[in-house]
Formats: sequence, structure tokens, C-alpha cells
Amino acid sequence: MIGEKLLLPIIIMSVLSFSYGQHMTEESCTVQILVPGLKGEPGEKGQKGAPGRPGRVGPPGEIGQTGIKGQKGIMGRYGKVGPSGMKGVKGDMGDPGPKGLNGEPGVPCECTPMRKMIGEMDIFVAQLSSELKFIKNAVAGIKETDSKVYLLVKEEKRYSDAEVYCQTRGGHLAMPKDEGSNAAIAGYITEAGLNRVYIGINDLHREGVFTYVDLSVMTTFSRWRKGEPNNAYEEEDCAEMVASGEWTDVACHPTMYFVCEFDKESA
Ligand SMILES: [Ca+2]
Ligand SMILES: [Ca+2]
Repeated sequence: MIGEKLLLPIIIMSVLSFSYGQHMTEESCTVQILVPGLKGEPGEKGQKGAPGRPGRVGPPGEIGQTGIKGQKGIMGRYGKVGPSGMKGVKGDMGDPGPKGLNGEPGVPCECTPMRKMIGEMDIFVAQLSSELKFIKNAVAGIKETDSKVYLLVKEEKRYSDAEVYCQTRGGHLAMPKDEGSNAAIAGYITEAGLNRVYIGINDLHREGVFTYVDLSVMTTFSRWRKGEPNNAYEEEDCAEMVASGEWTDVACHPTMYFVCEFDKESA
């Protein structure tokens, strides 16, 4: 290549020298004409070069086709129970139902005689209950002398209530008027395992003057305990008998057991 480029200008200069005079012939002899040599033999094949650098990243590919739809999945587990809901609003009242049929006519009531009869029966039942109780006490054991029957009543009552109880049954609280009757009552108390009972002696009408509950006066017989009656606390106007048979004046309001006496003729 380099040889070819230099060759053309040299040829042109040689032609120009022939055209412009003879006097230039001597000078032209000094010009050296360069002619390229023959082409050399081809060189040996070089060694394989080093691998080139990686190319640039290519553009993204096109979107692929849509895939085939999958199969339906199995049912999931039950979810947790939710919280209770709020109470609903009360509903409106329903319409009234149809009117019912009339009832059967009633029977005329003779209520007044019925009520009176029921009232009398109630009283009768109460009396029977009271008598039954009295009989139970009597069956439990009574004491008697030639003229009297004594009944120990194991119901705690105040003195006045005890006397009423005895009077209701035709008697009085026991009124020992001799040694025989006093001993009978005392034995009764002892056998019952008691300590004391009310007896029919008091000074309710006149302080310090004791009488029997039937207002009969006391005669020569008495069994006052030593130091009694003493009207202690100035309120002892009734009398009790202790197991030994002795008497003591005591207050009338405490409740305790008592002994009733009945005449044999009326018993
Ligand atoms: Ca007294
Ligand atoms: Ca006393």
C-alpha cells in the first residue's frame, strides 16, 4: 500500500521532465526511480486471540401465554366462633286474643251460715286440742288424796295465767291446807324431777297477808321456808313450793310449771 502511493507522483514527474527541454536531460539522470518489489510470502498464522468482553444485556422478552387454570382446592377448616351479638329490641305487643266463652252460672251461696259453722268448728277444734293436752297430762300421772286430785302441768306460765288454766278446768292452783296435801304435792314435784312450781298462795290483795288463791284464809298450817316470806325487792306477792315441800314467796311474772287441784266431787 505504501509503495503504491509513492509510485504515482514519481511517474508524473518523469513525464514532465521529457516535455520541457533537452537541457534537463543531464539532471534527470540523477533521479532514482523507486519500484515496489515482489509481494512476500504470507506469514504464519498467529495464535488465537484472548476471549472478547461480554456483550451488553439484551432487551426483555415478550410476555408469555396465560397458563391453564388449576383444580379447585379442598374446603378450609371452620373459623372461630364469633362474639355474642347484642340483645335485640323488644317486639311490639301482639293483638288481643278473641273473647272467651261465658262460664256456667254459679250456685247461690249461703255464705253467712257456712262461715258461722266454720267458725264454731274452729273453736271446737281448739277446745278439743286443749282438752287433749289436759288429758295427756293427766294420763302422765296425777296425785290424789281422799278429797283432792292434783295435776302437775308442765307448761311454763305466769302465776295469773296458771290460775286461769286451772280455773278453766274447774279447779285452782294447788292449795295445801294440811300436811297430807302438802306432802302429796311435794312428792309430785320430786317425782317429776322439778325444783319448784307455783302453788295457790299469794298476798296480792294485801301486802304481807297471804291467803289461798280462792281467797280462803290461811289457818294454822303453813310450810314457809326459813326467812320466807320476805317480799324480796318488794315485788314478791306469789308463792312457789320447792321439792322439799317448803314454800317461798316469789315474784308473779316469771313463768314456771304449776300444780292444779280439783275437788273429787267435781273431778
Ligand atoms: Ca309480798
Ligand atoms: Ca321470798
